[in-house]
Amino acid sequence: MIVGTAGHIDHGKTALVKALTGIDADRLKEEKARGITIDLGYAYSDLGDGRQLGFVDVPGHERFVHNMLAGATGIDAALLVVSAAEGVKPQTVEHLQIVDLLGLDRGVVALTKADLASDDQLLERMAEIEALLASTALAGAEIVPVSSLTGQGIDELKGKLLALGESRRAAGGFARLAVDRCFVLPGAGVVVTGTVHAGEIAVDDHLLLTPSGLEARVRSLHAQNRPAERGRAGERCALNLSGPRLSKESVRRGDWVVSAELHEPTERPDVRLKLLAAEAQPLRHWAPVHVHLGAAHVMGRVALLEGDRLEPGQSMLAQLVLEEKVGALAGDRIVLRDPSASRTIAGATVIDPFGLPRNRRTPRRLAELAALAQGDAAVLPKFLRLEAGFVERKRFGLARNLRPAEVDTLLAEAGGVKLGGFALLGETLETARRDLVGGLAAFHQSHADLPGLQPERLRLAMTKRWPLPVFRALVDLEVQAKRIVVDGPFLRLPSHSLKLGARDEALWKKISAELIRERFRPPRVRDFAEAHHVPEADVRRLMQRLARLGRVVEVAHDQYFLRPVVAEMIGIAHGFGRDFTAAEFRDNLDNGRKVAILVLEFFDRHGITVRRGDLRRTVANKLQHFGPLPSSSASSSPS
Ligand SMILES: Nc1nc2c(ncn2[C@@H]2O[C@H](COP(=O)(O)OP(=O)(O)O)[C@@H](O)[C@H]2O)c(=O)[nH]1
Ligand SMILES: [Mg+2]
Repeated sequence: MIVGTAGHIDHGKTALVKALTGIDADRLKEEKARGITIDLGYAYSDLGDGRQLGFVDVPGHERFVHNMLAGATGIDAALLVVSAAEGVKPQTVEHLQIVDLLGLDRGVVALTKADLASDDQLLERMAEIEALLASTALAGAEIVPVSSLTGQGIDELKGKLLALGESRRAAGGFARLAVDRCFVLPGAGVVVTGTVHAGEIAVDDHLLLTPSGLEARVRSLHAQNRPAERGRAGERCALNLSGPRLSKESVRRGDWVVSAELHEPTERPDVRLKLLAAEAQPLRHWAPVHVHLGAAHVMGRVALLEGDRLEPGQSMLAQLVLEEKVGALAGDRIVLRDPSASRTIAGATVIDPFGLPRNRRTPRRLAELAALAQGDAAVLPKFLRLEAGFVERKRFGLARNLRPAEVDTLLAEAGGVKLGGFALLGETLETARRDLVGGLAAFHQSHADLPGLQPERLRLAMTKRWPLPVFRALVDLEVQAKRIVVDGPFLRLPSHSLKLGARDEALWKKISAELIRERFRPPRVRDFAEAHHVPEADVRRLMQRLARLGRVVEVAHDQYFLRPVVAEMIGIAHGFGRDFTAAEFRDNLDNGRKVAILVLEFFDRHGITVRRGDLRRTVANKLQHFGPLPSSSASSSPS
């Protein structure tokens, strides 16, 4: 259990920590010289029976509230310190607000300097404090009069602190430690200290720093001030880290040391934000604020999502648009201070660490946030019934620090099924599958002469517009199940085959026979029309359709070659194995002398040949453009 002090300057916080642990937490020279705490101090007390209390001592001065915040994020319980001589003062109130905003509901109040006050005064102070606590999560907390000078009440206070119980931080999940100090230890290297917010960190673990992404290996560690093999959620740890680009300068207070799975910095968390009732003014959309999350402190703006202003005491969904990336997970508490950092104005809880840059206040998005604000077990049943209809499994787990197996369990309980990297309700998937297959069937019906639909056109033709990655996963599923077929660039139903219609089929039979017979000098559209007594336009339409199907190729206007014949002619050109002239090509084209020039011009247009003066050369990567070359010519290619 880690206890953090809170309270006004000079009320005896540091002296009390010393009375409880024997340790002077003021470690800086300047702190000694000025007699005030500036930065966080740490002290541990072993109770001899294996139990231990860890203390984070914070500065009380209003100028150092940002340091207080960096320490307060890692504590499990608050030790609110109020001087019996002075009573409640401004930083007593602000620190208590912060404790409340961080969601800390366990704590004890120490009424210090009891040696300076009469019994009546003590009673008066206690009543004053009770009234102050009443509207906070610490309402009803024990108040213990103590004196660090005489030792009065110190043991009783220790007992009350121990009675608060153990740390409740999540032992499961991936590891996450909020860095509140970083220094270099001669002979050891970079050391960071902080509270393990979740999971477990062990010697030799390979971790990442968020937001920088720097790699760090744990060379050794201390947990609660003692050498250890591992540090667990709720413990303060010092990690001796090594990594290729690691230095004192590359790690800052506010960074997180995390398992690789949790490294996903964000600069726009979506939150539920509550403006303190004590604020005099409403909070306006896009107001600049100081944002404190974990041990981090960055500047940002408040994008209100449900209106343009937020009244004191009210709460609203908001997006914090940060100037720098930070590590954040759902459920993390945030404290906001005013632009001049002179007072705490609001608190927030992260709902989705990964807010949207656009469309962040649409009704659709607000409904999603409402669903995401639920506890882990309640989210998916709600979320999967929303308009989007799906969840990205990895991101969902990441945002809530859940392991894949835990996500799977929640999914199963919610009636969800996996689809690639996504998950949907079973019935949603069924509907989507029917939509997909139905869309193809409808297309085949209206375009019997086409082989199928390009995927993107099918996606847009569906009743529900799925994002591309989800659509792809859906197609993969259906292809694997053989309910649809990938046919070149098209998707089609397995049952779909092209039908030309009886008349066209009969005509094509005759035409294809002639195309085979006269393969290097095929008749033109008009020739076919005259020979078979059909309107020229009908023949042209038929040939165009066959070209779309990949059976024939229009080499020159109205002059179609069978597709394999085009490949064969490419093979002939390539077979020279050197630059060649039009005359040489014509001589090798058997009876196709008349069309040889048209064919070469067709090759030039398609980049199959490159022409320089009278000479041409084939281009290697274009040879297969019209299908595989006949084997004899392909093998005779020059080296
Ligand atoms: N008489 C008396 N003086 C105290 C007591 N606790 C602290 N002090 C004095 O109050 C001053 C401020 O104490 P300190 O612990 O630095 O306060 P902090 O700013 O809250 O950390 C110091 O001069 C202490 O000696 C106490 O219980 N009784
Ligand atoms: Mg102090």
